[in-house]
Amino acid sequence: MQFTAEQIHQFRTDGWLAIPDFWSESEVTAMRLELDRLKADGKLRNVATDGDGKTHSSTRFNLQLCPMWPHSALFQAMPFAPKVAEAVEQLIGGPVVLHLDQVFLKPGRHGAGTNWHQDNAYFQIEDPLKGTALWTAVHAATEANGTIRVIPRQFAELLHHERDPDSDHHIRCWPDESKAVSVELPAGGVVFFAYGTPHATGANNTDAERAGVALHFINADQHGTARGGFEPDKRPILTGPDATGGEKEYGRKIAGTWEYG
Ligand SMILES: O=C(O)CCC(=O)C(=O)O
Repeated sequence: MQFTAEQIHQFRTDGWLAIPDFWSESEVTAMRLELDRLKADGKLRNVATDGDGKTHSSTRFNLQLCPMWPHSALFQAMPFAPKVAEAVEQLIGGPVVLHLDQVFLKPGRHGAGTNWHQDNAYFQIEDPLKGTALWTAVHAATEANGTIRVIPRQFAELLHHERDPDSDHHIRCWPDESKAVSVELPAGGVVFFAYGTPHATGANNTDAERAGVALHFINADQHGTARGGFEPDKRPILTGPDATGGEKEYGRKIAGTWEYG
């Protein structure tokens, strides 16, 4: 996994970078099967509300599981896929630390978006380019099914955020949407976006469900001050001399398990 100088430049200048063929077909199939299992087990929770930030909607569904790793060996292993840390380290520098994992699933016709926000409004790292999301399109993500939108070149300034009335716990901001880029991706495609980059997803107006899995990473030099995410001793160090393949944080070696299914 080697980015070109132009790709790294795009991330550092625009605050985001899309890679349409990051995960293989079999990796995507495994993610979908595991999401089906988590859904059937009732692990995903509707966080969409009826405009008051409290009353859960019975018509619009933004199904979230955060964190994923305690519920799924597969999603616990996903950030340990070697290409993940290789890619992230080129964008934010190393050592790379896993900060958070989560999924948002939008059922067909009734799927609700996640309003505009900057992850750094939650995480508050000093340098908003030293943290990135890796957002995976588990199903093809299109404008019709509410794919992710980003605002380029807007990462340096933290915008004003308020409680999001359409969610039971999120906050939101109001960037200039005329500058938004809609990132359409095939299944298995990803977008990296810096912690400072405003982003949002939309309603799913198609018949088929759409899910996005978001992994969040920080450079180890932001680890001491980064808020939110996993408890500091449960944030796996993925690269560098202190990386133990998950042994230190989870009590068993996770590295190597993604490749062997
Ligand atoms: O997939 C979504 O609806 C939102 C994802 C997101 O906002 C995030 O991962 O920070």
